[in-house]
Amino acid sequence: MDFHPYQMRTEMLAMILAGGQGTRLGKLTKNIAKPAVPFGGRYRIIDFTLSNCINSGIKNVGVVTQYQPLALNSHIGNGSSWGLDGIDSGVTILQPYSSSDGEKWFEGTAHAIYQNISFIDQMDPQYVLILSGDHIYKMNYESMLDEHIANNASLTVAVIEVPLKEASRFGIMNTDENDRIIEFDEKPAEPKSNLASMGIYIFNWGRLRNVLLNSYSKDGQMLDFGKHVIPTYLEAGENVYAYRFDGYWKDVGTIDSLWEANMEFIRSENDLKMRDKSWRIFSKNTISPPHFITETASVKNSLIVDGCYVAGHVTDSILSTDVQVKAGSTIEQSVIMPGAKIGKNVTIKNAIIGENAIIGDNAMIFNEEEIEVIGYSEVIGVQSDEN
Ligand code: ADQ
Ligand code: ADP
Repeated sequence: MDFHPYQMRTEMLAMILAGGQGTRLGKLTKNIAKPAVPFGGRYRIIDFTLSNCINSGIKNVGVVTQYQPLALNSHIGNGSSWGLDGIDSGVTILQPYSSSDGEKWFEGTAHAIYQNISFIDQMDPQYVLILSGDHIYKMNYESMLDEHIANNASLTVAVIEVPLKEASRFGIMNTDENDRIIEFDEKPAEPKSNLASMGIYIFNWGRLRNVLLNSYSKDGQMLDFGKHVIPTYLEAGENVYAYRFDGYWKDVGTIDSLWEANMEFIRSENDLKMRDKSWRIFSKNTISPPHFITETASVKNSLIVDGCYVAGHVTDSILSTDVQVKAGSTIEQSVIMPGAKIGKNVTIKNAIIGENAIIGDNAMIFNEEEIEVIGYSEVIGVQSDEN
C-alpha cells in the first residue's frame, strides 16, 4: 500500500467506512458505492462526513472502500475539494487487499479497521474516530472528543433518540444517569429503549488495537463494532459512554430515506442549515455553465443546479447538475440525479431518476404505492431530437 508523505503524529484520525454495497438502494448502487450516490443536487452522500471532519479540525482521514470504489476514488481525488491536501493533512483511500494468508474482503466494520492497522499505526493517533460514509448530518466531532476525554472513556458512542418503531434498525442502548452505557443490543427484535447508536465511535487507539490484535491472533471473532466490539468492551468493564446528538441526522441507506432526506433538503430553511457559512458542506465542483430556464418552463419550490436546461414544469423537486427537462414534461416531488435527460411530455412523480439515465418522450414514471426508481444510466424509451 502507498502512504502519503504527511505522516506525523495526529491526535485523532478519522476512518470513514465507505465499503457497503448498499443493497437496499437497489439500482442506484449497481455501479457505485453508497457513499458516492448523489445527494441534494450538487453533493454526494460522503461530502457531509468529509466536510464534518475538516470543520471539526480533523486533518487526517482514511476512507475504507470495498465495493465499486471507482466513482468514490474519482470524487475524492486528492482531497483538495475539502482542504484535505495540506502539508499536515490528507485523505487516503484504502482499498481491500489480499494479505499473505489470503484474506481479502473486509468481513465487517471492525475487521475493516483491523485490516488497516498498519495505516493507522503510521499516523500514530491517540484516538480513532470511526464514521460511516452514508449519513446526512452536520456534527462537531471535536465536542465529542472533549466529552470522551472529560469522561476518561475508552470508547464513546454517538447516540440519538429515534422513534421506537424504528429502533430495531439500530444498535440500542441503556445508560446510567451519567450517560455511561450499561446495556447494548445490536438491532434488537424487541428494543428496550429508543436511544440509538449512530455508528459513530471514538476509541482510544492503543486499547482498540490490542483488542483487535488479540482477537485475530486467536479466533478472530471481532468482526463488527455493534455485534462484537461494543459487547466485549462492556463485558470487560471498560468506560463506555454515550455522546448525545440532537441535530438533524439521517442514515440514507434505503430508497425511502434517501428520497425523504432529499425532500427535506429542498426547504431553504431546512434542519441542515445549508446557508450557515460557519459549517459549510464542500464538494467537488464539476464547473458546469449556469442553468437555463426557457419561457415555456415553470419552476416552483425546487432546487435547480448548474448546467440544467429546463423547458418543462418542475415542482417540489431537485434537478441535479446537468439535468435536461424538455418541453411539456412535468416533474413533481422527485430527485433527478446528475446528467439525467428527460424527454418531451414525460410525467415523473415521487421518483428518483439515477445519474445519466435517459427517459424517452411521453414516458410515465409514477407509482402510487412506492417511490419509483430509475437506475444509473438506465434508458427508458426514446427521445426525439427537438427540445
Ligand atoms: P449498519 O449501518 O447496519 O449499523 P453496517 O452495515 O455494519 O452497519 O455498516 C456501517 C457502515 O460501514 C456503512 O456505511 C457501511 O457501508 C460500511 N461498511 C460496512 N462494512 C464495511 C466494510 N467491511 N468495509 C468498509 N465499509 C464497511 C451501524 C451500527 C448500528 C448503528 C447504525 C447507525 O452497527 O449499531 O445503529 O450503524 O446507522
Ligand atoms: P445495506 O444498506 O443494504 O444494509 P450495507 O452497505 O450496509 O448494505 O452493506 C451490507 C453488508 O454487506 C455490509 O456489512 C458490507 O460489509 C457487506 N458488503 C457490501 N459489499 C460487499 C462486498 N463487495 N463483498 C463483501 N461484503 C460486502
